[in-house]
Amino acid sequence: MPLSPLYLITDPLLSDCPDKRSLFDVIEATLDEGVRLIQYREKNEVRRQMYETAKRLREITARHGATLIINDEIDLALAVKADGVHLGQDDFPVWLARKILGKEAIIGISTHHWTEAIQAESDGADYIGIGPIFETQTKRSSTSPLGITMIAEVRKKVHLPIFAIGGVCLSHISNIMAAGADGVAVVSAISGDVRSNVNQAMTLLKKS
Ligand code: TZP
Ligand code: MG
Repeated sequence: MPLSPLYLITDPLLSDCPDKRSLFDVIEATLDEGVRLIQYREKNEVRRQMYETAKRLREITARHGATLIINDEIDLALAVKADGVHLGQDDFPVWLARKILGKEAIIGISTHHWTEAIQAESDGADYIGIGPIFETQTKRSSTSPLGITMIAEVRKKVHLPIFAIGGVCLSHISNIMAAGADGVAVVSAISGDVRSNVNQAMTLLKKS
């Protein structure tokens, strides 16, 4: 099944609002509005709590027929029967993640240049993230923003689904898709009025 073009990544920013809504409420709302691809990304929590959160996200996403990807943690993906993992350049190699999770698992790789994208494809990844495309406050990165031109470069060189990530706003979506991306992986673009933002993002993606 092809990966849905709107890829939502969890972040504390999503539940940062006056009514202190929970991450689960936010995710449920985005799923109601049609999001079908969620990544659980957590950098500041103990693993026991991560397990509890991931388990609940698995229940919620399964109810909506949505795909759940776990950032970094292969054992957590296995434990909660997630659909796959998203790995960085310094995480376990694709072959090892594949060995642990099996051939049906979705394995995504973060890339920052077309050379890494080519490598990810030859390693057997199922999709790549390419970024940061723009400046972002959500993740500290040692890589300068790549710009949309890098998406076009990568598109020429790999067949894998490409998700543009990092500082992607609703207003960038059309140009990103025109450059050859298959989707956008976002946090801040959806935060705030999540229902409205998801709707707008999906409309823009459908037009692209
Ligand atoms: N990886 C590269 S940039 C980023 C991640 C997880 C953060 C994306 O968040 P935002 O708010 O869409 O820039
Ligand atoms: Mg990582």
